[in-house]
Amino acid sequence: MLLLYAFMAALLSSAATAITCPTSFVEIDGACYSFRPEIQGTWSAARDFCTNLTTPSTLAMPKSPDTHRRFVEYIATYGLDGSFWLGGSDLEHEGDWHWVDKTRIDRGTPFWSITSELLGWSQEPGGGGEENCLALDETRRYYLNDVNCDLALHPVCQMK
Ligand SMILES: [Ca+2]
Repeated sequence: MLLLYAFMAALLSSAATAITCPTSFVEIDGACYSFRPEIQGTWSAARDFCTNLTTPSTLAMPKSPDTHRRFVEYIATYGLDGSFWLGGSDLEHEGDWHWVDKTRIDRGTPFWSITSELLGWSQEPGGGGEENCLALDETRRYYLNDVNCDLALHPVCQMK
């Protein structure tokens, strides 16, 4: 049984690393992502930027803690500056956070930033109707934060 498990694990990991991503994309956890620090715009402009790439893409959806951590490692490794837009929002229903593929965004730790306020610690998302778009926030050490959709941040695209 243990051998079978090891075999399956090897098979899965080799399948995950077999992906070849197109130019300007990088493979992280079996998917292809493109970090674009040279592009800056609103959340909807960033979403359109990804949609209009020659490689069909959406804004990135790093759904697992491992993928989130590898995003942060990538940003640190390449010394990228600034905050990045991710493919998530609560634009359709206030407080109801979804990825752009309509799946629900996990709340709480280890994804969302905590912040120290007058009455103690609180956790994002905390912007209510003013902050409806999902950012990988540089000022929060690249934890998730809900921010104003009109901020000028950089897109991270994910190949479809
Ligand atoms: Ca916020």
